[in-house]
Amino acid sequence: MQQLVEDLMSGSRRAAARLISLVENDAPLKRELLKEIFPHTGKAYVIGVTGAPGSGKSSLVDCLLQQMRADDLKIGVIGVDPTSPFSGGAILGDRIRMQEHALDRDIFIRSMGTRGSLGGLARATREAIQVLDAFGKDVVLIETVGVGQSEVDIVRTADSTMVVLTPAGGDSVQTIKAGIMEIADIFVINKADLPGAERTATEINMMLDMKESDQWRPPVLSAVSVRSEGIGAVWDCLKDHRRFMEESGRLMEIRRERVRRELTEQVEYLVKNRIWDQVKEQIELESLLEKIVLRREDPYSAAYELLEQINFYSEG
Ligand SMILES: Nc1nc2c(ncn2[C@@H]2O[C@H](COP(=O)(O)OP(=O)(O)OP(=O)(O)O)[C@@H](O)[C@H]2O)c(=O)[nH]1
Ligand SMILES: [Mg+2]
Repeated sequence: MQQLVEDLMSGSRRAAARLISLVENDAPLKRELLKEIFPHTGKAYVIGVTGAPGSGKSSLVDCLLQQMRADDLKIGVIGVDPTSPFSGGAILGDRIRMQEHALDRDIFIRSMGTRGSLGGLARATREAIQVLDAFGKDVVLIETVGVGQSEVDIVRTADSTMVVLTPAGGDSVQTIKAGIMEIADIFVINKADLPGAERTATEINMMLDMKESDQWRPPVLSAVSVRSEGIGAVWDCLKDHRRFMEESGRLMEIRRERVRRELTEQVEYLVKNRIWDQVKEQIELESLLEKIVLRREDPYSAAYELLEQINFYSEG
């Protein structure tokens, strides 16, 4: 493992791929490994890209990669599909130009699907970002399909979040979930070659106007990814947002918040496992459950008693 980490630092793509698989599969080595790479992280800027299925996220990411390479940045791309249990499927493999990028040594592309829980996916995504950060990527792009809470959890890992919309006929804006309004730093109306793009932009701007003003008002841009139109402006906007995050102190703030969340999560995880190990060792859980099912005991008191019995909790 030491060797793997060393290989990662010296730029081995194979090592990066292996390490991401290890974290994705929750390998026993994982904790040691993350500890090992941690001192080498904290440099990558993380950009989240989310939006409805088929809105053109991959096409847009593809275009952005060209812009970023022109700025001589090293980039990692992680495609996360919370709807798919498979990794490697949904996202980028099908995009031919993306495959061209895959030959570029300074671009590393990887897909991930749900293995186990969605919470697990958010965690695995975070850990994969750490690997790519240590690998020396300047920017890590996360593409995730917008399907509810899962993508909100995933983009919480991003320093800047871009929401991709399409001009829809009818009640387009009603379909934008409240959560999405909250997480967007930049809106991109992709497929602006289709009718209704302008109206969609107006509607979003109106929604933004109703929100109380923040230091950063999310800009609403239009793009046609299939023709590489409007991409320069999107990239400029992302750079503006990054500058804002850095100069206003917001970046430090959200990164601190993230560390707090991760630490809390980790402690809860360890405590929970520890307690359940002891409970399983010391307590006949099945008969207790049976009692509750038969209404001879209530679950509220049972929980207290259980913790008292393993000497975790001592109060009446
Ligand atoms: N007309 C038009 N079609 C576009 C545009 N951008 C992407 N598309 C098409 O929309 C379809 C979906 O594009 P993707 O980039 O795969 O969309 P996605 O959001 O990554 O899709 P998922 O990852 O499956 O959610 C493809 O057929 C694209 O060719 C655009 O600007 N205009
Ligand atoms: Mg995609």
